[in-house]
Amino acid sequence: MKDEPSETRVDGSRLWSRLMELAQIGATGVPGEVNRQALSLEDAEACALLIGWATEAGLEPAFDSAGNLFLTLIGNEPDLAPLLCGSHLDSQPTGGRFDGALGVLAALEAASTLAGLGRTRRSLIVVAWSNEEGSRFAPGMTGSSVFAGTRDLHSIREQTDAEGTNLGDALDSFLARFSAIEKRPLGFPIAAYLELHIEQADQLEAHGRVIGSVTGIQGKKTWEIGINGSEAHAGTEPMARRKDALQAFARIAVALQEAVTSEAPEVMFTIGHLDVKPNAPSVVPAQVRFRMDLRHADETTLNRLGALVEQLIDVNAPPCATDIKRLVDAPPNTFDTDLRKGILAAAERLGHPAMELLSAAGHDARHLAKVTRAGMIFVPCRAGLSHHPDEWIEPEHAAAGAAVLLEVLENLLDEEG
Ligand code: HGY
Ligand code: MN
Ligand code: MN
Repeated sequence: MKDEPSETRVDGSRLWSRLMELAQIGATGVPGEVNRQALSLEDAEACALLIGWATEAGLEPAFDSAGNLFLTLIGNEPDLAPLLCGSHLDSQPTGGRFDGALGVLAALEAASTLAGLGRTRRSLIVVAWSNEEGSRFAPGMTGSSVFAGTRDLHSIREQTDAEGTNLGDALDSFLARFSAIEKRPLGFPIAAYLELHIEQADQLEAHGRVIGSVTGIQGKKTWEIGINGSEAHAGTEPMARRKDALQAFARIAVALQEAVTSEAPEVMFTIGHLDVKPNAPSVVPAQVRFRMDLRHADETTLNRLGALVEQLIDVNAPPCATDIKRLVDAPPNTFDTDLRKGILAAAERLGHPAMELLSAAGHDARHLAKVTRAGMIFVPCRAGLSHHPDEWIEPEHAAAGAAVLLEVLENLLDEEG
């Protein structure tokens, strides 16, 4: 199976045309922009498209009760723990064509190539994780975290979207569309997990490299916070008597930004979601709800900053009250050293300049790394732009990433044990 390099065996043009076809599902009309929310009709259409391609290649589809889609290339020794390889199909509301999609379609490309070369020893399972992005149902990574046992299905089913739909109901209607597809139990032993992803930053581009062997993912904390004041007439309520939730939010937002960036300049701090009630121009705002995203590569610094932001919220909120809900508390992780070396060796064998780097963005692999050997491969992303319609990768880099993925998978598929 290994006589010719993986490069010549993956079908780069098939991969690219499938990326472009998938990008039509959820296309908003803004050039390059995709809005494919978790468990939406678009998400279901994307899964259906993937199932069609996979069954053509002889892979067997199945869903689990968290909405994860598995496409299995059955090996000669199906009792051996399988390899798992994939990413996610959901996108941010103004997302691009490659975030998540590349990892799923490259995994399908590798499996389809292997299917055409004869049976593998272990089974290879392509996976599309449910709700990685968390833009509709926060926090994200519900599919991979439930698979890995780091969250339970019951609690994620209670998450609600902006319209008040809970994830459980959306999941039931989503899965009902695939009633003919096999259902498999939640979680199963795997021999290793691999994920190809666009870098979503500009290190590879800046260093002229094509392949990134990811050392780990920086730590991340997210919160949902409510600031609770009281509405009043904008023309009559004396300023000194107001409990203006939006003014309190403004004080908090400025104080936190200044504090975290002066404490740790390489911190990533974002307030990306904001709701104001009643959001009427002549009413003093009664409530603000917002979500906060804090990231850092060093665990001690991240914990220190996390405590600082909660303290500053308490200091700046009065005379309003607050409610603080911690959503994600994920320390930095490191990926399997042998897989990292295997990715670099495969890149070298295939003649692609490579480097090791940390992932600033979060990925499902964070959860898989808690239950198995996990590794990630990056390809360059133009100007580091992602979660944006102008997200772009070169077709030859997509093919190179898929070829390296195939090479690493083949080594794992044949390994003993
Ligand atoms: O938030 C993240 O880092 C991921 O792209 N969802
Ligand atoms: Mn992603
Ligand atoms: Mn993303």
